[in-house]
Amino acid sequence: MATQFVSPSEIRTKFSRALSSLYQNEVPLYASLLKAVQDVNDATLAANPSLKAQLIATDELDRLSLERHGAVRLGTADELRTVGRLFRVMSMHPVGYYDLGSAGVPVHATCFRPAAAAELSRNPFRVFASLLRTELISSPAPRALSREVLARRKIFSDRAVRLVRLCEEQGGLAGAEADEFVGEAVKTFGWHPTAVVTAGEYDVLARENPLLADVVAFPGPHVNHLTPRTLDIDEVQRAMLRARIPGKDAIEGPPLRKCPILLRQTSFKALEEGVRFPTERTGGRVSVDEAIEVGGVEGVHKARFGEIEQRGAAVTRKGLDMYDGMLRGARSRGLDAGKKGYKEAFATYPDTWKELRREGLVWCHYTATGKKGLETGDYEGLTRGELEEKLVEDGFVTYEPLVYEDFLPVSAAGIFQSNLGVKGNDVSKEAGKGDQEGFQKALGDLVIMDQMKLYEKSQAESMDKCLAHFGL
Ligand code: OOG
Ligand code: NI
Repeated sequence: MATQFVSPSEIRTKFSRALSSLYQNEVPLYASLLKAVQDVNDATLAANPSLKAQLIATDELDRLSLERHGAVRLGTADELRTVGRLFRVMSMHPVGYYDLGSAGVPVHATCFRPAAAAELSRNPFRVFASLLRTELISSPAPRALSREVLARRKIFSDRAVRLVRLCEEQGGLAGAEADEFVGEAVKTFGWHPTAVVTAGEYDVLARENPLLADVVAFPGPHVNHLTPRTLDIDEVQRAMLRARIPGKDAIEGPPLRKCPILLRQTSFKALEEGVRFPTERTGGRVSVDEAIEVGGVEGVHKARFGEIEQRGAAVTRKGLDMYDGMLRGARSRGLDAGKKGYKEAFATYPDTWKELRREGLVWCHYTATGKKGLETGDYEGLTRGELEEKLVEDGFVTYEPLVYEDFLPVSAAGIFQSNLGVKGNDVSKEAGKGDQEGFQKALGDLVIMDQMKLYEKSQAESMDKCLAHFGL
């Protein structure tokens, strides 16, 4: 009898749940945030029966308050490559390249996420994974220290690596293997209260750039936040204040609109956590499999927080360029999110679905409406674009925007900066360029996918189905 493998989406769901309970245990304030989000979502649904019906119809109600993303920061190419293989077990693939160097944060990143529409609808959980670029650290001492420490650490348990390999060899994982994999994978991202460098070395790293201390000083890449989905982020922002959760001052991303686009985010600020620093740097290979027994001194580290997101429509390249242009305009006038005048900076961005679609600013999912009586003769000789327009205009096809599944580099950079206290000018001049080639090389044979191509494919497939339905 052939082995029954657990589906990647099921493993992904188990993984995201296990990571959530780990994080709630490690960062209790995060559990309070989840509760606040749940309360706001419940109230929003109670006030909005049609929204509730829509979520039931699309099978989303049960999963509403589940995490939508997390983030980890990696130290070496090897770590990135192995993390990539680990996520592939759950059908999470590298999508998009994010250069944060130009914003003064010495990392570049990708998003590991499901790529196919069917996988996304089963569970869209994704992880923003950044890789430290030590070449952007201008001071020789912290740069050398970082490289030396990172070269020796081993962030995956031996069992985790064996299970990844087993999955690659057999093409999947069976029940008990999948459960064990989830346990071992989650361990990779847990918190280690004992640093691998001395308090003095920690200071050398942190003075150069707090991000260095966060990535280098510990035995593993602790998850630095998780992010549930909310139906009303403006209300959660107020609820955080009421619950005395130390929230950020403003919601990042596009201002509040009638037609939400892209991604809006807010968070509570990183908390201080106790750390034990060894009196000598931990000798030999640093491994997560070895319990590290040290004397040493107590200290604190501040990096881990909780975030909330509300996702809107996926915009096309044209839509993204328009958004970026308006954002640049606002920021060049000192208007960051939350400042008076920020909202107005986006005032000319169309805000009806009809305009957004017709001007090619958003990606859509098309479905046949059920209207009868289409005469194929009326549609002869039209180009694909004209066909789409006419089908919508004649009421045979309807559309809804595709959800934006990715990240925003400016918001991401802001998240690093506000939680770590990274200043904009801490990295060398080389940073402005980005290094997608280098990042791809680090990933090895896992190829970075282009998010625009994924949205385009998803839209095209939905229209293909409509055309086939009408025999066009
Ligand atoms: C990741 C920041 C990116 C987001 O929501 O934009 C991110 C990090 O701070 O490591 O998670
Ligand atoms: Ni985030």
